[in-house]
Amino acid sequence: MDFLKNEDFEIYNLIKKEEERQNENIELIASENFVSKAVLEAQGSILTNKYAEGYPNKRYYGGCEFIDLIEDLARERLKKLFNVKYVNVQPHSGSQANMAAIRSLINHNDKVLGMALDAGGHLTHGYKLSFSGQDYQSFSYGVNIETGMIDYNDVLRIAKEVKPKLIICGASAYPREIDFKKFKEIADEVGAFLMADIAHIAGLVATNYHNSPIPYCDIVTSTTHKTLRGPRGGIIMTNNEEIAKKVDKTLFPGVQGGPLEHVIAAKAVAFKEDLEPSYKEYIHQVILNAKAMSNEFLKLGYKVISNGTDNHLLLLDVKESKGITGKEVEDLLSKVNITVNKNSIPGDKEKPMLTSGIRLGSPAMTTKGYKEADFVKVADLIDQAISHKDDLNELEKIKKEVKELNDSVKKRNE
Ligand code: DSN
Repeated sequence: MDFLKNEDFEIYNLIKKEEERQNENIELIASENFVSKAVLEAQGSILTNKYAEGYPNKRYYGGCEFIDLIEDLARERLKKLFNVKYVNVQPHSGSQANMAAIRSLINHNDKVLGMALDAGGHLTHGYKLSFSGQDYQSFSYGVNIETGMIDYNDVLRIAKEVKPKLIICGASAYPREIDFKKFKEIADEVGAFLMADIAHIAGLVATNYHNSPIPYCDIVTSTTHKTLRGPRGGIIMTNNEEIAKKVDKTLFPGVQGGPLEHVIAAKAVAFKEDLEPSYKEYIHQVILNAKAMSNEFLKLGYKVISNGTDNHLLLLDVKESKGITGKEVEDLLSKVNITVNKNSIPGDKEKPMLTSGIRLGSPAMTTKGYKEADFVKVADLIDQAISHKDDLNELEKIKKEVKELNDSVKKRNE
């Protein structure tokens, strides 16, 4: 980064500091990951200079001959990854992918039924402060408070009452496998379109560790930077040609302007990586690691929502387990260089800025080479920090142990 260093030392310096933070911390945010150097190079490339409104071979600008080939490669690789017929790789983010997907299926003011935010859903699945809760009449289903799991009979009951035009499944904080076939049966029973947002579990779906929504849904959306380990961005997929045409028009010019072709190139690089056998091994390890961490917390006496996990994340009820809020735990752990996020849990009585829970994910540290025993150690360190939350000396010792663990994994992988 010599050019940046000379030209803008302030930004250079802050990037270096963030790099250091990412290297030193144990990153457990379930929606984050570390991309490869190849993905970074593609995203940081001269492709950012090019305007390419439109789609390959149908652009509003000249000079798109190489851009077209790049976007086509991204599309073909994505189709192969999810075994799907039509894709759009241009969404700048998951939220914009969802906006275009919903707009392609239903009209303003139609009824949408999505998973409630406090049950693990996403803002764009109908939350009142999002376009999805403002442009549409939005309704929600939750999870069974006792089991922490989706109760499909209850979803059906609500769907029959609401009669939505669209049902959205998929979540941001749900630790169990989602039964997309059951959602399709519910959607069919009430005559609704079905959309799945697999932003969190996309990597598990692509590698067949989780059932795929593609055969059951009218549209499937995802981000590319979570378990897929690509650049920040979104994608839209469908097997229906008519819907695919609508999606393309709705995204551009309906929602977005010029696509970020440097990001699309980086998406293509990530999809190539995701098609490699080593990626399947990585996702397997992600699942084993989340299970190991979850089992350790259960052993330590914590309330783990749904009593475990099938995927890459788990939710801890720290309020019931230890009498402190998710925000307090998030702040406390940042003092020992462990990064987590506070998270509402099903039936949470705390405000969203405080919460009763924290969400922990394994994708990022699995990329760094962490195995099951390392994640057991991480759970122990989190428990020790919570148990000694007011003891600065102990917290200092725990911070040192975090560094030792990180250094030992780095050494092992050299
Ligand atoms: N904010 C993302 C997450 O952390 O799950 C979802 O958009």
